[in-house]
Amino acid sequence: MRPRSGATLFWAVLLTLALLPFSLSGCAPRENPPEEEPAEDAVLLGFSQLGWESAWRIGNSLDIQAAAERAGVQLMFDNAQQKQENQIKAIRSFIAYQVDVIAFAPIVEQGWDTVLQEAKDAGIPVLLTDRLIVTEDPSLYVGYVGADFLAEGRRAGEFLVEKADREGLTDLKIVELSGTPSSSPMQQRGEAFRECIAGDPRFEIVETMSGDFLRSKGKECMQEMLERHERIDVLFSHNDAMTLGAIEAIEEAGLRPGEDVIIITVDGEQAAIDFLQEGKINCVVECTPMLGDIIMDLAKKLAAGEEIPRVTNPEERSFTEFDEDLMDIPPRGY
Ligand code: GZL
Ligand code: ZN
Repeated sequence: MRPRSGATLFWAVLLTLALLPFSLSGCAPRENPPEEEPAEDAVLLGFSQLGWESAWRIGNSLDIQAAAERAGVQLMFDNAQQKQENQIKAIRSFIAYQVDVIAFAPIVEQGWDTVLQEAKDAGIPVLLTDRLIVTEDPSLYVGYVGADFLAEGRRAGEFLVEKADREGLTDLKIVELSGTPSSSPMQQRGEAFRECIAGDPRFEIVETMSGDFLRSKGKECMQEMLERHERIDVLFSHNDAMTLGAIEAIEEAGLRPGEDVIIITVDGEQAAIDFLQEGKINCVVECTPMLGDIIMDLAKKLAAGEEIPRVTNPEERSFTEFDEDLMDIPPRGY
């Protein structure tokens, strides 16, 4: 725990009032106190979540909040509603409040050096979760916990190659719905998918549009691409939310998702798994949002001054139409 001086306590109280809109667990008095009050020396973690653009993101937020309760970590949780400047404001508040650890899911890769330098000057360790940043100074964060997005892109590409091999498919016109521009999942899923099919004459990416990980934009972009292209054989979508929108557009165009248009998607939301089992999606690459327990474990280690790994990737897999146990997939929880 960090000793806080009188002046700091004054600011802390002031900030507590200012931060009340944040959901504080176990910090500010609430009408229904949580089951167990974290101990006085509980770790105080400031977490900046990037938004609520998909069921994946909501599942990620709920898991982090539940994990903090389980771990007895005092959580200051802020939702930036898809705006980087709100994440920067939240991080500054956490610094002023002198939290023990800061963790955040950076909405885009660039633009963090200034605020992370302020955290470093304040002696507060920073943990990246879910997404990565690009920085001149790697010492600005101590570690990353989240997916290997290159592996996710590879799994998507490998499924398409396997499908073409098994069914003797050629001349496949591919469209891509990409995620939030300049975000690490968007950059790396796209890059690794392209590497898988590079140089193979059976595949051609005829268009890429950004649906910003949103269902509504996924539908709009798919409608446009269906109008623009004579034939679309494959959709590679960077997340399930955009895929659900795209499937609406495909069906409204009188085409059969999973049949006329091969669909490969990333996240593993329940809705996507349901469509996989119905044959409307051909491959779901898992991207687990359940990072909460790992985050709390690493935060406690950082607060205790212990070393943590530079990168912690959760186990992830893909689910495809070729799986024997396709109907036995356990509930996804998001
Ligand atoms: C990936 C995560 C992405 C999800 C999307 O780890 O950052 O953001 O794939 C979410 O659903 O919007
Ligand atoms: Zn992921």
